[in-house]
Amino acid sequence: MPARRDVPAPRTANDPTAAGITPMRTPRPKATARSTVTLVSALALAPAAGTALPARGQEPAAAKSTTAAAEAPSLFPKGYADHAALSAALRRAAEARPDRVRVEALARSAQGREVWLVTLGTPAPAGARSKPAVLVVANLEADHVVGGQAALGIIERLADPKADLGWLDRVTVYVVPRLNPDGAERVVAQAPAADVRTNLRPIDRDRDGRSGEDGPDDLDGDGVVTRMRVKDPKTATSVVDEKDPRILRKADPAKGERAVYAEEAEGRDDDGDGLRNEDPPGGVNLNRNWPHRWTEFDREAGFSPASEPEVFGLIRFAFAHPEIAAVWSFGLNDNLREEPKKPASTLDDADLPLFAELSRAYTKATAPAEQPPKGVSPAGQGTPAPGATTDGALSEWAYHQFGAVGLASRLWTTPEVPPAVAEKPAEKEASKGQKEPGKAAENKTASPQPDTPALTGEARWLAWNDRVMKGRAFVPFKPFDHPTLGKVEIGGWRPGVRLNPPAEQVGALAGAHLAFLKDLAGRLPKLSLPEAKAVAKGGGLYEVTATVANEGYFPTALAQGVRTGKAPPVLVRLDAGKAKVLSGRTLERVDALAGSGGRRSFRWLIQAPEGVASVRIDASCPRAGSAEATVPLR
Ligand SMILES: [Ca+2]
Ligand SMILES: [Ca+2]
Ligand SMILES: [Ca+2]
Repeated sequence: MPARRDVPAPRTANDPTAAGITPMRTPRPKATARSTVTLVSALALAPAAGTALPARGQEPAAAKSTTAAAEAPSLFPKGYADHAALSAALRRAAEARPDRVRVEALARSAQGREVWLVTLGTPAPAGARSKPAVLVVANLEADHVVGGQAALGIIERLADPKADLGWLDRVTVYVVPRLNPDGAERVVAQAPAADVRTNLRPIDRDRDGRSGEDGPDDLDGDGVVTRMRVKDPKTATSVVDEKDPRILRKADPAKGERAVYAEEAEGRDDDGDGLRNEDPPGGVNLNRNWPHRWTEFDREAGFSPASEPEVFGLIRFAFAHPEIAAVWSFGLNDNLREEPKKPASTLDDADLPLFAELSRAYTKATAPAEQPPKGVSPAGQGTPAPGATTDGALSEWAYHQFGAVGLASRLWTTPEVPPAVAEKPAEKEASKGQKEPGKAAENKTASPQPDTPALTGEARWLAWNDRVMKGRAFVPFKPFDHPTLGKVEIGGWRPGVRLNPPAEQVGALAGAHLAFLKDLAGRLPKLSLPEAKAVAKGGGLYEVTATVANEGYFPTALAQGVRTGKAPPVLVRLDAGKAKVLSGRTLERVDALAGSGGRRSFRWLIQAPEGVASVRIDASCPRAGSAEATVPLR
């Protein structure tokens, strides 16, 4: 079947995209603009501190150094690192602190990019047991680039020679800053700008023998794949909102409203099969490919659980590292902002209170330092991202299957929106000769007006676009002559701008999330031996007793960890040397020691020959560290 991009296909009522079914938001990869890659990486690699990449700077203050930056925030993806810039930044971090930062490739993507794994912390001395660890995984969804950028910010802060890293003596932090390098590269560095969530591994969605032959297009050539409004009474479902014509809302026939518009991704029938955008560049959403509640019959979830090399590589790594006690994903899901509660929560009853407390700690650690000024709508809380699901998500797998503390953070939701400034009457403006908006704001007639009622949803985002981003985040709808549909309108949100904040805000997000990471690390289970002694009973007989305790906040194994059999137990060993153990087992196993001082005592009776001066007791658990004691016999 020949592809007929230039020949209009017959209009058909069977067109699934016209019916409002937009199968994917991914674009065709026709213009993988390598030149853009070079440009962005050149920007990102610019040596001047904090100029080109303020988000990667060590101090959030770098972004405030110019008033221009404060007045006009960067528009995503400006300032975000592409693969080359990310790789270079990780190399620099490893060179700055070779004693604390190690970088290696965890897996290789379908397009051949490395999935980097960064190990933070002092390497365990040879022969020593491992320390408990936290695994942070970011940028699973291609378009959640803020996750990768914030993870990089955390790594850079920990690689700072001035950073206080005492807390890293007791824990290891593993960070995968960008699990999805192929998808993220498409979003950050390639043209035209388009919404992509997957890893772009080819899939033939319409089963015509070719993959990715008809995705959305940049029809009007403005460099952005946006949305199309089509006036078609056969397929229309929406009307223009009376308050703001940029918003489409569902027509309400009960109120006598007649639908006017259908909306779909900007595009045409590239292969002449009569359907528009029916086979976009494929790929799998790497936050839906994990083997827990994996979605069947959904190509975006992959052909099987862990089918993707990035996901499989990380699962293999996790099972090779039983010391990983907590897994924290930066992605579209969030289980920290909202305190988990039954019946919605799927956490075990015994584990739930721990996660609830963690949620409160997260809120505290990430709360803005200053309350927003009067009239400013504070940043949104816990609004789920469109299309986000916990089915097959990493954080769910980490808890339910891997048996670890599984956490998820979205980092940035809806931003703060300052109040509208009332327009001044034109004649007053002229008579006083005040032209600068800054002075106008001081005028009584131009005082900030809080929004009543408070802005929500699309209206709030549009207010942010108008008042903060100076209209740069939203492309106004403009008429366009479509090859097969006739007159349409093209416009809408620029890809990624509602998931990723201006780059200069990422530094503050990284700082706040590093604060919580430290808090979380301090809560990991921690074994101790508060008591270990031997009492002589005469004739070379000794009663040896020991108490093993968990000084950490979390139990050595969650209830779910015990259920799955994946959380390693605490092993308590008595090394009696040449002494004979008369009662008690030399290896004891404890499935779980409760947190906050949970303890278990052990007793042995031994017969020690002349000259044996001591025995050794040792407690260890990969997720809780180890403790040992030499007990003198006297
Ligand atoms: Ca196809
Ligand atoms: Ca366009
Ligand atoms: Ca087609």
